[in-house]
Amino acid sequence: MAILKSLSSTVLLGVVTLAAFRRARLKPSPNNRFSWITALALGLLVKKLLLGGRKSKLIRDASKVGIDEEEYDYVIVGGGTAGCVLAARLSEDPSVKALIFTRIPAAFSLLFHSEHVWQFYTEPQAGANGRKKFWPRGKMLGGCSSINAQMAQFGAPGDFDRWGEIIGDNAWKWENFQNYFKKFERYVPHPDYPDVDLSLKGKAGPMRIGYFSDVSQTSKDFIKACNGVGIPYSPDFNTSKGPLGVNKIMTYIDETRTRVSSESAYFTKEVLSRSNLKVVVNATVTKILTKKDGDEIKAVGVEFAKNKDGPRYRVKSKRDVILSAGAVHSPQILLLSGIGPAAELNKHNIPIVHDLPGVGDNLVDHPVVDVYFRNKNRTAKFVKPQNPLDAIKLVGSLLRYYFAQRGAMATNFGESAAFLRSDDPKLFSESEFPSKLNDTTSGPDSPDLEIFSTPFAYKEHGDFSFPMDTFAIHTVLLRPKSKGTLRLKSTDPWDSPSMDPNYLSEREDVQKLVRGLRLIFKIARQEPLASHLVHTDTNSLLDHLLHLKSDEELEDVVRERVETLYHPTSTCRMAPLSKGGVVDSHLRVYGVKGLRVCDASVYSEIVSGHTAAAALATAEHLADIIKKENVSV
Ligand SMILES: Cc1cc2nc3c(=O)[nH]c(=O)nc-3n(C[C@H](O)[C@H](O)[C@H](O)COP(=O)(O)OP(=O)(O)OC[C@H]3O[C@@H](n4cnc5c(N)ncnc54)[C@H](O)[C@@H]3O)c2cc1C
Ligand SMILES: *[C@@H]1O[C@H](CO)[C@@H](O)[C@H](O)[C@H]1NC(C)=O
Ligand SMILES: *[C@@H]1O[C@H](CO)[C@@H](O)[C@H](O)[C@H]1NC(C)=O
Ligand SMILES: *[C@@H]1O[C@H](CO)[C@@H](O)[C@H](O)[C@H]1NC(C)=O
Ligand SMILES: CC(=O)N[C@H]1CO[C@H](CO)[C@@H](O)[C@@H]1O
Repeated sequence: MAILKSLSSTVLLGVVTLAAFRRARLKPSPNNRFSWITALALGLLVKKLLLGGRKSKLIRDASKVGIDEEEYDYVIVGGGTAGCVLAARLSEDPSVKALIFTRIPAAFSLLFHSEHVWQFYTEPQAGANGRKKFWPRGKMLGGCSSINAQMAQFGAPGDFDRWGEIIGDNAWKWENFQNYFKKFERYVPHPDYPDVDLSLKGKAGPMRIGYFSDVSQTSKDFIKACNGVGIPYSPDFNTSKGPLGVNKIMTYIDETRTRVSSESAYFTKEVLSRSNLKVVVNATVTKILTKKDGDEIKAVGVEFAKNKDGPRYRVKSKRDVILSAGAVHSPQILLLSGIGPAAELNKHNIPIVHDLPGVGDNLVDHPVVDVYFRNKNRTAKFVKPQNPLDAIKLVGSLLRYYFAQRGAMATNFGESAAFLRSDDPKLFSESEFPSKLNDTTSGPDSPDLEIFSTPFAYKEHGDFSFPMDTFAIHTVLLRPKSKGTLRLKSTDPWDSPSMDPNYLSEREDVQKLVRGLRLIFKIARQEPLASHLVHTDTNSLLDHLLHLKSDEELEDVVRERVETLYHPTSTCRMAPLSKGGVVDSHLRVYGVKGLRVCDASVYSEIVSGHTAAAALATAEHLADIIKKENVSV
């Protein structure tokens, strides 16, 4: 009986997942006769991911914490990448009472187009042929670290030296700040990668990192092809030498092939059972409560609600409200609370609590351009079975993941990556690329371009429906000059804000991406990668003829295809007030006592790599800053 019940709930979960896949155009079509098996396998997988235990300590009914305007030392807004770190670290001190809010509990991350992910779109992008671009953000615990591509790369040492320079505090410079990367990291060695220098890696942190994802043969040969065109092999992108070079990318995947998010790593059973920490899910913070006392403005708590039309509740903060709602929502919440540029607040009739011009400025994101090739061999297209054989393979890989946690499901899509400079004369000879482009890197050992491979092609963030076997190579601009803004569309906290990264408004950005494309064409024709790809295929869905285009034509291709790499940052920048900063070097909001921001929105400049690690390290750093403050009072 129990078995039957479990089986039926498993199939039900599977059917629901299938329906979600279908809505997201990630078909397997439920109309085909293999779908019941697929449903069973998906059900098993979703069950494992959703019901992984540990979840009973979460407070699901927000009204349970707001009733008497309870008081906490720290109220953290957003249980995302940075927020989970802060909550876990601050509650290590039993005398500190902390509360953290997030919108929903942990959720199954393959559901990219699901209700667990905000499906935002940018404003129309003039530099990208007027298109609005899809901007997903994770709502769940772990935030974007629960839906991201798990690529564990930290940026370049020069990035953090720039942060330290901009804010005038050596604690943020690489020399010192690197300790916080070590603090969150537990590098798990892999026998195939013996040349990683273990003395440089974190060993005791909560986030397991290593070379444990599976990589397709094509991506392995991509690395050799990169070597062939002059990009050196890098045993470890994260050393003081900087990330320049090519390798398989390390991932937030542990040795049992399981995703590591900041929630899974930091919200352990032990942490969740602390009586001084409350984790509230399914609650939306609608504004920060402030009090004016003479000339002083102080944050004193937050207002929150279960849903748009429901009652509003309040809690009080004794020391700090810490915004960790991410680069999109942290500035939105500040603006909704009357903290931001006066003109913007007036436009929406929001009473001005504090005129702070920098809020929502400096929005920077990494633009990416995809290039599609046909792969000679069958590739793992597990999300779209087209025939009985594929369906069986799909089920096989799901079951394999479920029982052995390996196989095609253990790929993280972004498999191999190269970090390089658009002014490297070995890659871009002066005769072929005569124009001199401005150097926007963070130092001589820092990159401004990344080129990475995925085992198959996709369009528009989840459409895998290419009718042939594919391989894709992508170029990312890591240090764009183009900057945009985050503003309000309305005063409704449930509305998305207006997001305008202003992609490619600087022509130099386009020119650098064209260099990235030229390099991709070279890599794709270099052995041993070349013989994987069918360069004679002229199908218009593919790019085997793209290299014949002129630079001007390629600029159009860049503008037509640009998409986000999901890395918006710097909307509440750590910088001097006179330079448009929002927070100081201790992440305190200028002009408002008891209010801090800690997430990707504070990056003084975008890092020249993947953005999750710096959010984790920033939160580790702030936790230490706060602990020191508490000792000295
Ligand atoms: C699809 C995708 C793939 C990515 N791939 C990678 C990758 O491979 N490697 C990498 O390094 N980086 C990757 N990134 C980027 C990286 O994940 C983010 O830069 C990083 O996680 C941001 O962390 P954060 O703490 O700033 O915000 P988030 O992790 O987004 O956390 C914000 C949290 O705040 C909560 N929140 C927001 N508003 C409210 C409110 N009003 N009330 C209550 N809670 C609220 C949200 O629910 C969320 O939990 C990816 C991002 C995405 C979206
Ligand atoms: C969240 O709250 C809403 C409204 O109270 C409720 O309908 C919904 O089921 C809750 N969701 C979760 C995941 O608890
Ligand atoms: C591609 O398929 C052929 C024929 O099945 C096989 O011999 C070859 O090893 C495969 N190559 C790769 C890289 O998988
Ligand atoms: C380099 O930057 C300067 C100042 O922003 C600008 O005037 C110049 O046009 C840029 N050079 C190129 C090649 O775009
Ligand atoms: C997280 C991590 O591995 N950080 C290391 C990167 O490399 C530098 C020095 O090369 C180390 O000091 C960091 O700890």
